[in-house]
Amino acid sequence: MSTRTSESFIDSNLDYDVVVIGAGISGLYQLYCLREAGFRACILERGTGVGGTWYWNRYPGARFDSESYSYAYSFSEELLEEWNWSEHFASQPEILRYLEYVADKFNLFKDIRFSCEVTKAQYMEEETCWQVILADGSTVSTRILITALGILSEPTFPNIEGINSFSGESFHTGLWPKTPVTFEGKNVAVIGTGASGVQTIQEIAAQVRNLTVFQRRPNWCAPLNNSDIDVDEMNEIKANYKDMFAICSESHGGFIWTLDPRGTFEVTAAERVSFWEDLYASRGMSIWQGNFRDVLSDPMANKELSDFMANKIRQRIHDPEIAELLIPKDHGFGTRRVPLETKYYETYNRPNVDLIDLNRSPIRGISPKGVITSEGEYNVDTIVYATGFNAITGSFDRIDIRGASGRALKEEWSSHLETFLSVQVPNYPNLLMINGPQGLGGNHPRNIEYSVEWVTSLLEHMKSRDLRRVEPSISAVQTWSEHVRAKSGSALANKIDSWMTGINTNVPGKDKRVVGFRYGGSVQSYRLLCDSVAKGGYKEMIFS
Ligand code: N01
Repeated sequence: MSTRTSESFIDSNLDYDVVVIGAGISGLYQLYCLREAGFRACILERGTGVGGTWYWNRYPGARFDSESYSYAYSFSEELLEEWNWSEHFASQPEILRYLEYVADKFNLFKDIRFSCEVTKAQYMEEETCWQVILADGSTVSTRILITALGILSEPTFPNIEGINSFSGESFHTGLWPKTPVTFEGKNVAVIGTGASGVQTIQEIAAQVRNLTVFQRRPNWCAPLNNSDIDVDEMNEIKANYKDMFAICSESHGGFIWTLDPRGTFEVTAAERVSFWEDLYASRGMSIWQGNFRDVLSDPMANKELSDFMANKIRQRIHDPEIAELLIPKDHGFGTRRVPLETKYYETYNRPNVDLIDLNRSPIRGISPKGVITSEGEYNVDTIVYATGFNAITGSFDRIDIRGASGRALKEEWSSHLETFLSVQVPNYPNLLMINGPQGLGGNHPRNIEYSVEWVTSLLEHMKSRDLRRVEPSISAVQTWSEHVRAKSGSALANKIDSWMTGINTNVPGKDKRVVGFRYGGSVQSYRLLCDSVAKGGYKEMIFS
């Protein structure tokens, strides 16, 4: 790499204008936009194919739990017209086929370097560029580095003694192999009952000889109510795409479900129950995202809804003791991520399925034969770890990212997690993040498309003015971070331990809730702020 200081944004001495890390939903669209805007760009991807989350999470039963058509790309009318979804909630193989189709249709493969794991990224002040170091020792230089790492892409195994001593097969849901895994006739243990565990358990229960589920904290699950989409229905969906995406951009979380403007106690008890019965029978996240406006913020309203959901669990499970074990007692409905299920509760009525309450009999270790709890040893052929992810910051921690001061980002964030709009970090010039910390939750593809377009506009602004360096001002970072923290106040979810509040008991240093780990405001308030920064000529950012 040349050591001269270049005068313009575009510098042929650098390998690229922009390097994107990750070929998931964010990275693919980012590459598309960069190319449309005339940048020399590439994606570095550690996997051997595109898809990100949908490339790695091939576990049995993995599928969308937002409606397929609302959780895919919206940027291309041609793509919307061409692609037909087969189910309201598509399964992982179909989603992966879709993302491969997108990459092929827009000729993205030629600029994606697969099996390229980025181990280090160093900002070079003199050259105003990033030097990206790959696992094979080679380097790539780029003016701008964009992370499209995904928020749940660093799987974590439990800290259990003897975990490497197991002599059977073991898998993490987020690192599922491409080669088929057989469960027929096997004794299988699943550890973890979050969204991945629930999808796996309900899928494999009928295949295995015996399934033992090791549960620490139960989650409130809601019916997915999935069904096939036939040709007529798909045509109807296509005809309504415009209206549907308009609803997404107007709803709090970007979903097709909007909160009911009524308060829980503004209607009679009978009306309340009838409304909840309807939601329980409707698709997907309706009961979570389309409920009364106060159920996720008012403890009394939340308690009323939680009681309704607890009774549903009791009605569906034959053994009352098992039912009680599956009813969360430490958090209300919707305050952690709600796994969506298909006959999940009925799974525990099967004679070949056992539920172990880890609060009563904690895991003591893994032996060559299986799982040891305080009450005994469970001999199994296969262990499935559905134990989650080092969320949001974990995928950054994996890479040694060093900014202008030479300080590692991991170190920076261990004491002080602040960004500007979840897109930039002070002292890390020319590093832009899609879905960084302090970002929106909710409907990710909708958020991703917006953020990718915002970042692309910022880069066009820089290129057209020959600006080579960008970082946020300290005051802008402080104002944004204070706003994020203020928005963390009302939602009950922020008072509960989960990956959404930055907790992962298997990762050292992740045992305390982070106020403002994610942005708790609405999609609209986030976009309003980002739009005003762009319209105002990016005054909150320092360029040179
Ligand atoms: O992970 P999780 P996940 N000993 O962190 C348990 C998205 N997603 O992969 O709750 C024993 O939710 C842990 O117990 P506890 C979605 O956003 C989307 O399931 O900490 N148990 C918990 O039960 C979701 O929220 C889809 O007490 C241990 C489980 O493991 C996110 O991914 C599908 C343990 C981890 O649950 C993460 O979901 C799937 C230990 N040492 C996932 N350590 C879609 O459909 C952890 N656990 C789009």
